[in-house]
Amino acid sequence: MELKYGASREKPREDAAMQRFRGHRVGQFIHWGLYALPAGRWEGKDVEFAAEFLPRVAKVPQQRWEALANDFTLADFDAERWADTAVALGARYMTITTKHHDGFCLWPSAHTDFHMGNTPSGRDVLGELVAAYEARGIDVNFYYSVLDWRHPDWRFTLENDADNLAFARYLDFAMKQLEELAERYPSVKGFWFDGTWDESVKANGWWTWEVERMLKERLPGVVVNSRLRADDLGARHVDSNGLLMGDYESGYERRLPEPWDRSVAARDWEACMTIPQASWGYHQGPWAQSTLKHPWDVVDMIAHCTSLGGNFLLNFGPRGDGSMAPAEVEIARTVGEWLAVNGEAIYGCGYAEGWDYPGWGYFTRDSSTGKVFAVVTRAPASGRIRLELPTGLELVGLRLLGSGEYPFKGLADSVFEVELGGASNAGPRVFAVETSALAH
Ligand code: JFZ
Repeated sequence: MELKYGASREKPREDAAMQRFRGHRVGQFIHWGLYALPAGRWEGKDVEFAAEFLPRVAKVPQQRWEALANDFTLADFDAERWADTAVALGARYMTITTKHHDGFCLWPSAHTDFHMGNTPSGRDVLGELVAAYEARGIDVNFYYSVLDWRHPDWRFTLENDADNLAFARYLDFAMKQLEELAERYPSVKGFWFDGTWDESVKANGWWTWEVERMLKERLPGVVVNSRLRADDLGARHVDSNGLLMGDYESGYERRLPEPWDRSVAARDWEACMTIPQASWGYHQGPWAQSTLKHPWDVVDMIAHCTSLGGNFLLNFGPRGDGSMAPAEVEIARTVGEWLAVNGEAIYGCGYAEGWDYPGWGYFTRDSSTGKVFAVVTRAPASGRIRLELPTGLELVGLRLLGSGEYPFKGLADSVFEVELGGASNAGPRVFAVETSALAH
């Protein structure tokens, strides 16, 4: 069917900027805004819901929410320290909430008064973050919520002419903010759109198409997620002809594809994940703090995504004073130490075509060298794994990353057994798998 505002291509992008993004595999997501101050607690009560939804869930009067800006003093904010946590994690890119659903902006926007420039410090924290991360070679991407609970012209649905007029003004405002971000921070590498699920946005697919076009014209190479997009008929992410809109699929939120579902490997995609069960902004209560993921669970997810050609974006919720939560910094450090030894199997790697899902973890393949890795994140109780190679290959060497050559035993043509021994303190083991054609 003929679409005016559908996908702009049939196949994944292959330009240098896209290949760079694809090779990153590990990113740091950051949700930071006024919601970091109450951190999930309102009037002495823990609100057991994502901290960034507090104003809605606790029905906080708008004036009181806006008054939080006076307390956003950045007493302990240092962009350099945040960037150091990304380095510790081994992140190759970072995505930060420039504006979340409450409408508060981390940069001094000319199009609203509700921004960081009007807090006591008056600092442009977004500019400071871009500089600190880029100085460490980490690409910066901007999250932008199209949904805006505060703007008077925002509409969830369009019921009449007045709504249409108001919402047209809103879309114009959001476009201006996006132009402003592109102009003020031209080194930004990508945009991650959110809050695009309402009827009002779906009825204006043309605008999402226009945003993608505008950003790509102003920022050559910029990478845009699928969540921005709706087509002429209101289809989201994937257009009415089944083609992906934007540059990569961004529908995996706090969940991953099934590890054997190789169909997802045909597209570029990214999954985003929280450290606690369900909050993106910092939530101080036990409801969130008792659910922090173990670093090896995070490692499992990173390998899981890599094995299917996806990136993994791990979220951090810095606190109201601007400091990172120590428990999150600790997780970043442990994951990063694992990546420092085993990153060979992650960065620049993707789906290993021809290698069946092994159950005990994942196979990944370096996209440039073709080297295959076995990442053992789900070791069986027996302590041994069955290594089944694609038919016609035999195992000629196994190297345990961070160690050296490792023994194995042949069971049949292309089938081998590896004895792991007990669990390792260094986390999931990774083997570089050296093969050659089976001689017959
Ligand atoms: C959205 C936001 O509402 C949330 O606060 C956070 O910013 C997150 C990254 O994005 O939440 C979502 C987005 C997408 C889905 C579910 C929740 N989804 O695709 O199912």
